[in-house]
Amino acid sequence: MRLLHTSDWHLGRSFHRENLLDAQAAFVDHLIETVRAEHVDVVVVAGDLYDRALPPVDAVRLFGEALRRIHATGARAVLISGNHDSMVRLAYATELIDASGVHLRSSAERVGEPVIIDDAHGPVAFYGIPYLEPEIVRHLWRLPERSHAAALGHAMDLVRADLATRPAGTRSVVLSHAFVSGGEPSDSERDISVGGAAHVPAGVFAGVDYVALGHLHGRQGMGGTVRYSGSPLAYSFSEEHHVKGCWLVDIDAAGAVTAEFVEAPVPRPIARLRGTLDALLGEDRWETYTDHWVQVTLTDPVRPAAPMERLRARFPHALHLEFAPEGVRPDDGPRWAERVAERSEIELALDFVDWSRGSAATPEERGLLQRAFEAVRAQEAAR
Ligand SMILES: [Mn+2]
Repeated sequence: MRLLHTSDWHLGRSFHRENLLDAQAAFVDHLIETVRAEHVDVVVVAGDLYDRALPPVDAVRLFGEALRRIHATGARAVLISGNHDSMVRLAYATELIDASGVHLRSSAERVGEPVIIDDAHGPVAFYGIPYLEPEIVRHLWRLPERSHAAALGHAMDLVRADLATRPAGTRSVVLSHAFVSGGEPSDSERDISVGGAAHVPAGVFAGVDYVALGHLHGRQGMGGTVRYSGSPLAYSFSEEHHVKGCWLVDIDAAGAVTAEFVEAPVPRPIARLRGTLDALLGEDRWETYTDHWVQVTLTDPVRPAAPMERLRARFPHALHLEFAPEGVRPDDGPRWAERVAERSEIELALDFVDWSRGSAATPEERGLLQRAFEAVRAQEAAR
C-alpha cells in the first residue's frame, strides 16, 4: 500500500501580510499530480488543515476542491483536525462524506474506530487521532491527569485494543497531531503546552506500523516509523533552511515501511539578511536574494531614513525589517520586539505581573494564569 503523508496545510494563512492562497493552490496541484504519477492509494493529512477555526471563504473553497480532486484520482484520503482547526466544524457531515472514500476524523469519540482500506495483501487499519485538547478529553475519558501524555496514551490504548480484535496480519497506520519529545519546532507552531508540558514521548505510539504526525512544521523522523512531514510551505522566516514536501510511504505485505521524500514547489524562496543598508544595497553578494521573500536586520548604528522603501528598490519582496545597531552603547537593553519574540503567552503574562507589582508571581498565581490560558484554548477548541 502506498501513502502520501502530508500535514499542516494551514489554508488561509498569510506570510507577513503576503497572501499565500495561490501558493497553497499550487501545492494542491502538485499533490494531485504526485498522487497520479506515483499511484498513491491513500492521502494522509495529519491536521491543521486550516489556519484557524473560522477559515476565510477562499480557504474553504480550496479545501473542498482539494478533497474533490483527490477523490477524482481514485485515491482514498484520511484526514484529522489539528490544534488550529475547529473539531466540530470539521466533523460536519463526515458520515456522509465517508461514503465517497474521503475520511475526516475530527472527534475524540472515534479514535478507536479505524478506516479499513484493503490492498492485494489484506486490510490496513487507519486510526485518525485528531489534536486532543487535554482539558476536553480528561472529562470524556475520566483521565487521572490533564496532560497531552495522558490524553494520547489513552487514545493509543483504544487504538491497540481495537487492533487486537482485527484479523491477524492487519497492518496499521496512526495519524496524530502532537508535539513528540525531541522534535524540533520552528516559529510558526502555536503553543499547546499544558501545565508547562507540550510533549509526548514517541513510545506512546508503540504497536503500529506507521505513524503520520502533524504539528511541527519541519519534516523529521522521530525514530522507527514515526515521522513528521512538516508543512508544505514555509510559514515563518525561521524555516529558511527547511525542505518542504510530503513523504511517499510504502507498506509491504508484512507491514514493513519504506519512505521517500517528495519535494513540494517553492513559491518564492525565503532568506534572512543582515548588514548595513549601504552594504545590502551596494554589495554584489546579495544579488541572489533579489527574488526572495526577505527579512532584513539592519546593523547601522543610526537608523537610516525610509529604510524599507530603499531596500525594496533592490529587494522588491522585502517583508520584514528589524534593527540591531552595532557599535552603539547599549541603552535600556533589547528592544520590545526582541524581548517578546519566542516567549510564550504565559511567560509574557508572568513578566507583566512582575513588572506591574514589583514582585514575581507565586507558584499558585502561576498555576492560576496557566489554567486561564488553557481554559481559553479549550473554549476555542469547542467552537
Ligand atoms: Mn500547524
